[in-house]
Order: sequence, then C-alpha cells, then structure tokens
Amino acid sequence: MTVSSNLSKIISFVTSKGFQIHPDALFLIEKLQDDYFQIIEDILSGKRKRKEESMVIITDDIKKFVKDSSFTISTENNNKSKLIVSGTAAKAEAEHDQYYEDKELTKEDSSAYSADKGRLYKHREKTESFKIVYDSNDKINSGEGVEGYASLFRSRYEKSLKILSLRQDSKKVKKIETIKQLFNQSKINYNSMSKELSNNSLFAAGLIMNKDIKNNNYDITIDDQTGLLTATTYNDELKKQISMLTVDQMVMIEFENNQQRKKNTIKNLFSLDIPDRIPNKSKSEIFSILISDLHIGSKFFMEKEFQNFLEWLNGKREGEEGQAWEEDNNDDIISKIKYICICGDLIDGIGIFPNQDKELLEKDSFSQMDHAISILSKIPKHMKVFLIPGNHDLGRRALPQPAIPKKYAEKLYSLDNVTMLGNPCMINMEGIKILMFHGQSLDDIIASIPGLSYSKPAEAMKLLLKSRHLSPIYGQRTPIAPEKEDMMIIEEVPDVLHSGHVHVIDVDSYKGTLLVNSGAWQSQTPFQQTMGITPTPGIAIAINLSNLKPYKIDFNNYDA
Ligand code: D5M
Ligand code: FE
Ligand code: ZN
Repeated sequence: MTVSSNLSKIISFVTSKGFQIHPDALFLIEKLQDDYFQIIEDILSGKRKRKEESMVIITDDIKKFVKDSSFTISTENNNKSKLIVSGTAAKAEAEHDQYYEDKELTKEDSSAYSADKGRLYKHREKTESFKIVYDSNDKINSGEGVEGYASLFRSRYEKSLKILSLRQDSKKVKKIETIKQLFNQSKINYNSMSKELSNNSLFAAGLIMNKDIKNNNYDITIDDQTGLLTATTYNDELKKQISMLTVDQMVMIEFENNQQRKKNTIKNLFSLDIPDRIPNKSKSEIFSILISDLHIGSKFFMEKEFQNFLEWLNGKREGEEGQAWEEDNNDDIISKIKYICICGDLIDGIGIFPNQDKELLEKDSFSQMDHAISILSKIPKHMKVFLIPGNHDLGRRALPQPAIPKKYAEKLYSLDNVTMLGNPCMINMEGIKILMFHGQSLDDIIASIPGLSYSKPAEAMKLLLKSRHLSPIYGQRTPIAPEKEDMMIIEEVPDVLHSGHVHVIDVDSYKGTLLVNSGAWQSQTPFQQTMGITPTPGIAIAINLSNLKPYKIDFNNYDA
C-alpha cells in the first residue's frame, strides 16, 4: 500500500465521521501504521465524551492518546522521521492482556501473540478479531412447567417494553389495568369523563394474545401482564398491518374508546421493529462464509459438492470465481476468508420425522457425527468455524438450543479452529455483528402470514427483525423451552442475520441489516417433495465484511 493511499484513507475515514485532521496530525498518525483507524475512533470518542467543540484532530490529540495507553512516543528529527511506538516488555504485555480481555479472544490467538512479543499492532492485523456477543448456550436454565412459561412470557414482555421505551411516543403507554379503571370511573360519573378519555387517544402495549378476523373488521387482543385489552379496526390499511403481525409478539396500540359502541377503535399500530441505520463494516477486506444444513448421514447429502467446496476453501481450485449476488466478480475471496459460519443441521439425525430412516445412509447419529467431524476437519485451520445446532442435530430440540453436547462431539470440541455455540447466538466478527439462528420458527411464520413462501425465506426473516423476536409464535410447530429468560428476543440489532432450515438460498436487506438464508447441501428429499419444498442446495454465501456485499459461490456442476 502506498503512503499516499494510506493518507487518503485516513482523511476519508476522519471526514466520514464528520471531523477533520490537521496536516501535522495526519503525518503523525500515518506513522502509527497498522492501528490508526482504531486510534482515530478512540480519539473521536474521547472528543465526543468531553463534548469538545473543535472538530479537528491535532497532533496533541494523538500524543495524548498514545501516552494514555501507556506507550511512550519518541520522535526523532523534529517529527520528520519515523514515530516509534515503544514500551517495556512488561508494558506491552499488560497492554496485550488488556487487549485480549477486551476482545475475549481465544487462548490460541493469545498464545500466538506471545511468540511474537512486542509486535502487538502488527499482530492485531493478522489475527482474527472476534467476540461472542451472546451465546444462548451459556444462559440455558429451564424453569419448571407452567411457572417456567409464565416467567418466560414475563421476560418477553419486559424485554420488549425496554426496546419499546426507546420510542418517544411509548411514554404515553398506560397499563391496561389503569385504562380499565379510567373506563369504570367514567361509567360511574357520566358527566365528567376523565381528561385522558376525552383526549381521544390512549396507548397500550402488550403481547398479542389473539387476532380475530370478522366480516369486515379485525379484532386484536393484547396482554400486558396487568390485563387484556381488545381493540378493533375496520380500516383496510390497519387490517393489513395486523395480518402481518404474529401472535405473541409485542405491539403498541394507539386507540380511542367509543363509549356508545363499547369498543376500542384502533388508530395506529406499532411493532417494535429495528431502527433504520448504516451497518458496521470491517476495516480491511475480510470474508466470512455462511453455510447451513449439511444433513450428513442422509442419502441426499451432496457429499461431492461439499468436497468441491472444501477443495475450493483449501485453494485447490484456482481460478474459480465467486459470483457477486448482484453483478461484479471477485476472484480473490479464498485468501481473505477468516470465518465460516455453519447455521445448524450438520447431520440428518434419526427419528426427526416419521419414516426418516428410509432416507438415511448412516442409520445412527454417532456414525453421522464421526463422518461430519472428518469432513469439518478438512476446513483450513486458519479459518475460524462457528457451529450452531439445528433441529436435526444431537441435543435438546426446544429453543433456545444448547451447543451440540460435548459427549457427542468430543473431537469437534478438540479442533482448535471450531467454536461450538448455542442456537441462537451473536458473534462480533471484525466489528460486524452476526446473529446466527437456525430458523425453525420460519415454518410457523411462513404458514401463518399471508404472502410468505418457502421460496423467499428472507421475507420471512424480515418479520423476525420487525417483531424483534426469533421465534415469536408460541404453541405451533416450533418447540420453545420454558426458560426463565426469553433468549429469543433480538435485543441487539445485528448487521447480518444468518439462518438456514428452509434449504433455499436467499439474500436481502432490511433497514441496513443483511439477511442471509444460506440454503443447504442436501438435495430434495421425498419428504420435502410431498411438502412442495424445492431446495437450492450446493451453494455457499461469502460476505465481504468491509462492505457487507454478498457473493454466491455455486458448487453444482463443478468438475470433480
Ligand atoms: O427442514 C427442511 C425443510 O423442510 C424446511 O423448509 C422446513 C421443512 N420442514 C421441516 N419440518 C417440517 C414439517 N414438520 N412440516 C412441514 N415442513 C417441514 P429440516 O429441518 O432440514 O428438516
Ligand atoms: Fe435442515
Ligand atoms: Zn432444520
């Protein structure tokens, strides 16, 4: 990389943040080489915290920053020569420990550093930088029976309310109990209707208990832990809006109470939704591969295509190009791949549905697992693999699912480059937040929301973001465990939502979040045929983390 391109990168980075940089400071920071973007971020966040009026980065900002981080700066020839970032070994070590504590990197990353002591900045560029933001596996602690479900829904309501409270108009929300008291008071004293009621608009928020289509109206009933409230609409636009909501998701209703008709008439409806935003991007061009649903052990597992994929990962297929989801090609993806996300259904399992054994090549899940392990161990060791379970894998079936238990996958746990996680989980990869969820609930969503189909799973995934919940519908096909805490709520907005389960590749985006359904490596099974599901197997999705651009890499019709 030339110096001038470094300088222009720094300038455009700083200006993209709404700041400017003094030429001397630019010269100084450029000498810091590898880590200047992080340093600029830290300087700007310090400036914002101190509410500084100046929007210009000057040399003092940089010197102050570098000193703060316990390194000393020594400059030679009046700043004209190289700026040396030096420190004692102990200082560097402490900084290193802090860095890895902050990033929660794995031991092997950390020990790799030790072999290269003193070259911290250089090293940061080379190692992968990831953090498990949350892993449902770590929190699984089932409640008991009915009390478990009561606390699960209490948790869902409370977490949803917290998300809702970020909306300005949510301040007007009243408890249903309070609203009912207001109604009773105004019934007793007809002449003096309370101010709240005469204001016309009331706000309530709760989980949707019921949606009821009548001839020309739509009723919706919500529960906010203090009571139930039913509201009605005759308006076509609102009726359509209600049809797109799932039961058991949180909704805020603005309504008016019509005393004569004894009805609450809906004026507006709001789901939690995600805010429109610009997603995070990694600083350098790093790729993450998204795949799912291998179904190893099934007669329909496409082993040949998957071996092609493994060969490609191992660089044995030079010249194969990734096809951009839209237009231009990228012929150099392999050298930039650092991560592989596998979104569940690693094996086909046994007894998952009636007569499944007729579709199995390997009729016990242990031999399926052994096969799976021998396949996954062919992934190059410098690529970090994140693996979550699906409904065909070993372990608990109900959501949230713990990581595939160690007793069934000892060897996978011993592979240095594999991290076993629960379903769902969120990983911060080079600054990009990827939410991984196998996607079991998509069946219920596709079945209950008009206009959705198995051929466009990303449309169904949008509903997950809108409802801020990965499995909003309770009591249908998706088993949900009576956990004390609802871990399926989407508390943190992801940059990428990765699912599988549907076996159909689909990529879309919603309010800045990239939605990826990463298809399958299993051809159409007789069961899927009877269900009318046409999979699109044998394709991997690669994501350029520096711009969230998706690439489709098709391993069908490749020569062996
Ligand atoms: O799911 C593979 C595909 O089959 C996916 O599109 C969902 C669909 N599927 C799975 N189970 C059912 C049931 N019980 N009814 C209808 N459709 C279903 P996989 O999890 O890989 O079997
Ligand atoms: Fe599957
Ligand atoms: Zn599945």
